[in-house]
Amino acid sequence: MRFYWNGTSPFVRKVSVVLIELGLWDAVERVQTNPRDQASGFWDRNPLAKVPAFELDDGQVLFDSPVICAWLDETHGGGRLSGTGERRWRIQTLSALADGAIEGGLLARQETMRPEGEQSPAWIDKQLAIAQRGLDRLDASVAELAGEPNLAAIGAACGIAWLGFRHSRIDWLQGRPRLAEWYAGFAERPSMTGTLPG
Ligand SMILES: N[C@@H](CCC(=O)N[C@@H](CS)C(=O)NCC(=O)O)C(=O)O
Repeated sequence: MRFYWNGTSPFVRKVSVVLIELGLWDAVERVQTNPRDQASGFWDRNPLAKVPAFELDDGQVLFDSPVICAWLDETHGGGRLSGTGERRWRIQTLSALADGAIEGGLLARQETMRPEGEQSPAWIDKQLAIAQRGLDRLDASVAELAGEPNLAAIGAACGIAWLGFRHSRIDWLQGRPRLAEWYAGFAERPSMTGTLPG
């Protein structure tokens, strides 16, 4: 199995955390990838030009992160990160929520990287507000993140960490004491301390 990754993407980090939680870290070949580099051939693997992507031994390529995480958990984890019955859909919804909060932060950051005169402050505010509302909902749903790790908890933790990393002027956990307390504990897991961005 080949894992197309880089060291700063929060979506990549989700997959890395899942690999460690499932004891698969050493079973994959990691390929450092610049998703913008067409010449590397990466676009043949993922035409969307985004990491993470995951190549199976038969050559099939999986993307994007929710698909890769679900595949890893189902085929190698016995589904223990995904939940069963009704809980499965809650975990998927909260995972999507965490991904959406990250996406808001990502779009805001991309806007700030455009030439100053071309940036839209209203667009940046809108995207950051999406991320904030996402964290509000995660704060209200913290009971479903607690306990044994699940895919929503992994997404939430990677999202909180990345928002703090890329939007460090905002205190993302301020006013969210339940989420802050839960995150402080989760961030100490070896799967998190072993995958710090950089
Ligand atoms: N929905 C995708 C999002 C992946 C994504 O946005 N990856 C970013 C890095 S965080 C990327 O590769 N962007 C392409 C670029 O930087 O040009 C997933 O969950 O895997």
